[in-house]
Amino acid sequence: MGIPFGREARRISLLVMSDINFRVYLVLIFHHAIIRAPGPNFAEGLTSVHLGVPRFDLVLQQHESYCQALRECGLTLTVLDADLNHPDSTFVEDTAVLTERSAILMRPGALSRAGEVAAIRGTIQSFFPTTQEIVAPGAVDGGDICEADSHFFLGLSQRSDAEGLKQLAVHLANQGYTSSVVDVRGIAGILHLKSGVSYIGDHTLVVIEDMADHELFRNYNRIRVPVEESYAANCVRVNQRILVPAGYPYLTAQLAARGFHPLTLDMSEFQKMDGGLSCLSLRF
Ligand code: CIR
Repeated sequence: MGIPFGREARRISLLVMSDINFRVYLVLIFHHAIIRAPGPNFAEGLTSVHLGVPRFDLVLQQHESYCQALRECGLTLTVLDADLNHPDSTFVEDTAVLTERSAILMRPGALSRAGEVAAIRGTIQSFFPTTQEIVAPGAVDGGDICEADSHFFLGLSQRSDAEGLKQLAVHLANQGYTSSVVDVRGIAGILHLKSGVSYIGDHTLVVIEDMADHELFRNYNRIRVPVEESYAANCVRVNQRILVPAGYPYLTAQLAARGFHPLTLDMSEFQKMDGGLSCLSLRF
């Protein structure tokens, strides 16, 4: 089992883990998450899928279960009020990239989401005295950024452009991180990089078939997600658990078989608005 250790100056600490083969690895330990309540105009947000209109009572119910799951994983939540000016603002992950060393504020690629960063800036700065930010003309959504220990995969997508990713790479390099760009623009059904790939610790990626053989992923253990379970590729490691959307038995079984501890959550109403599990929180 793990031995937690931390440094007061850091917001994120590490857990030393070993598996049944006694391989030792480090896992980021989160203590907090920032969440934003969905507003009654949630269904007016952007979507590219045709899964119907979200039912607001279910949206609230699923959001509450998500919050509860994070608490069960040991996190303290800062829950922000709904922001009626920005129907997509419950997808807080797109507004920032939080590292062990600082917070980098994003500049979302969709015009309707531009004001979301200003609305969350004060909250992030209350936890992270040092912040950097992506500036015009660059654009980056946090959903395109996949952290894998000290390396970051940066998704070039419909929302995140080359200029924004270049700025982000510099900020990350200044903090001692490496990064590489993954172009997801040609991959069908992918809004963001993390719609198709998640890093779950232990040098393991959960990745859709269409991206599983990407050369940048070759040196990782890969859990390949079949096409019919693609939505579940967006899953999140939170301390000892892996949060996974409910209704994807193959991936859930694969995770369990490899010694991970899945915790399933109903995400149907967020999926209708192109939202994955990771985008509902900023974890640190
Ligand atoms: C959007 O299109 O921006 C929102 N409706 C969904 C954003 C989901 N964000 C994410 O997966 N990181």
